[in-house]
Amino acid sequence: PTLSIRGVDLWESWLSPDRQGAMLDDIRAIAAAAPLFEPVTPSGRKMSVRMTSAGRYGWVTDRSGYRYEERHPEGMDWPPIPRSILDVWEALSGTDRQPDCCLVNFYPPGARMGMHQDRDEADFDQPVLSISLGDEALFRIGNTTRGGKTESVWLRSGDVLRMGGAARLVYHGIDRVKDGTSPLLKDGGRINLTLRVVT
Ligand code: MD3
Ligand code: FE
Repeated sequence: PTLSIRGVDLWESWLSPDRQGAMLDDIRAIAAAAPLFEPVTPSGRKMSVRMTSAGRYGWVTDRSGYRYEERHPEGMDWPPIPRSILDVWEALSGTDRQPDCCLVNFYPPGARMGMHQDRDEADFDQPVLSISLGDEALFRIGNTTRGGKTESVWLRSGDVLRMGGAARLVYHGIDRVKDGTSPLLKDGGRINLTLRVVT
């Protein structure tokens, strides 16, 4: 990694612009097969990100709660995880297991994600890998319990993060996305891909 903070490893500019463009084409194909939807939290608040998934499982949230599902809310199967994305997992995850969920988060300009833990998976010994595309985002990392001191780092298009070991259960979020900081998405915004072993 080019940077490690609180056990989270960051590889800056790991994906070349060509590979980012190829991955973007693959993400558009995912969204064509399994449309982005507007997630609602269990408390009934609309999230500002739009989501879909690839892989055996997709992560969904609605009034019934947060969970993994084998189908999109509209009923279709999730498309397979593209090779361009699996290549990143195989290079950087450090595990023999394959990911069974690739969550696609689209941040329109102005979207954010509040501090939370990722704890809907069965095995916290398996790492989580996150790929950033598009506009720069201010990522905040805290502790394994809510509150306390936090640290922030800007994530840029082509960066890859790995959360393993003790870092797997830290609170984290996206405070803001900075408009016009990447040429990758014509209409601006940011895409984050999060790869996980669910079962
Ligand atoms: C630290 N996504 O989808 S990526 C999420 O940019 C999520 O869309 C944010 O948090 C995003 O759950 C942050 C960085 C990230 C992803 C997963 C983590 C950091 C993490 C899991 C454990 C610890
Ligand atoms: Fe998360």
